Amino acid sequence: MLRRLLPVLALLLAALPAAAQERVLNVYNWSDYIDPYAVARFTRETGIRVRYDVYDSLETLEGRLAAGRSGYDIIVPTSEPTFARLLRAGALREIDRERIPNWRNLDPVLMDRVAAIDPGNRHGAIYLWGTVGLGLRLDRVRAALPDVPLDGLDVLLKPENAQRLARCGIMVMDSPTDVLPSVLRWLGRDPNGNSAEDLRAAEQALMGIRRHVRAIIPSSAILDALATGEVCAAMTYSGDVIQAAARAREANRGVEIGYVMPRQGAQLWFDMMAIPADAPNPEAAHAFINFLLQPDVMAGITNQVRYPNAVPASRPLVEEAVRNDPSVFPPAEALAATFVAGTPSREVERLRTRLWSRFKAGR
Ligand code: N2P
Repeated sequence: MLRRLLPVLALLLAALPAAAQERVLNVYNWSDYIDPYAVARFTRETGIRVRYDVYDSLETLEGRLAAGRSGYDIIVPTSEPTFARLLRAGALREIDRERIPNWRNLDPVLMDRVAAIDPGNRHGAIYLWGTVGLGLRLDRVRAALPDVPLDGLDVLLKPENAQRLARCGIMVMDSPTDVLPSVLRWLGRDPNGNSAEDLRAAEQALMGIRRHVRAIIPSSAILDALATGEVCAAMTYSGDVIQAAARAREANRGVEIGYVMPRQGAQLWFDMMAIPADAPNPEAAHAFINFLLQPDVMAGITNQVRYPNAVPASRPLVEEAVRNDPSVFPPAEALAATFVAGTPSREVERLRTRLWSRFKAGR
C-alpha cells in the first residue's frame, strides 16, 4: 500500500514549490512610492510574496510596457497620458469590484476626475496624487535671489535667475511628459498645446537656461540630490521634494529644502493602480489593490512618501505634521489653479522627444 502511495506523495511534494511560486505578485511602481511595511504586511496576511520593481519616469514605464508581456500584475501609470494610452490600446484588465470591497473607501470626487478617461472607473483606482513644481534649498536660493519671490517657475526658468543659481546647482527631471506642460503654462500657453509654435516656444525657454542647468536626470536621482543638498533648485514631483526635505532634516547638516507649487498654475496628476491585461496573477493584483485601499495602510503610505491618497478615511490617521502640510495637501485655492496634462498623439510625442533630446544635448 505504502509503496503504491509513495510515487503519488512524491508527485504532490514536487508540485508544492510550483504552487507556492504561483503565489507571487509582480509590482511595477514608482521609486520611493510605498511604505515598505505595507508590502511586508501584505505578504504576512496573504502569504503572497511580492516581487517589486521600480521606475522613475513615465517614459520608462511606457517603454517597458510597450512590447506587452511585461510580467507585471500591478502598474501605477499617471492617469494622463500613460494610463489613458494603455487603456485605449486594450492593455489594461477590467477590475472586478466584487473582489475589492475596499473600493468604497475611494473618494468619489477624485475618482470622478479620472472617469473622463476611464468611464465608470472600470480599469483603475487612484493610488496617490500630487503636483509638479520646484524643490529649493531655501537658504541658498534666498541668498542668490534676494528680490525674487519664491513662488513659481520664474525662479528656475527666467534666465537671469537661473544664471544666479547655476553655481549652487539646477536640475530638471528627465521627463518631457511631466516637464513640458508646466513650461508651456509658465509661458502663458495652453499646457497641452501641441502646435509647432507651442513646441518651439517651450524649446526656446528650456534652451534659454540650458547652460545653467547642471543635470537633467531621473526623478529618483533628483530626490537624492535635494536630500544631500547637492542642488539648489530642481523641477520635480511634489512628494519627492517633501521626502527629500524630511531626509535632509534627519541628516541634520543644515540643509533646508522647501517645495514650491507654481503660482501660475501647477500640473496636477493622479497615479492609477491598474492591472495589465496579460498579468500573470490577476487574483493577487485584486487582493493587493483591496489591501492598499484600507485607511490605515493608506495613511502609512502617505506618512512615508508624503503624497496625498484618495482614501478620505485615512486622513485622521495621517501624522499631524503631514496632514497639515500645505505642500502635501494643497489648499483649495491652490488646487483651483492647477491643470491636468492631456494625452498627446504619437506624432506629437515624437516631436516632444526630439525637442527633449536637443535640450539634453544643449543644441
Ligand atoms: C515618486 C514619483 C511620483 C510619481 N517618486 C509622479 N507621478
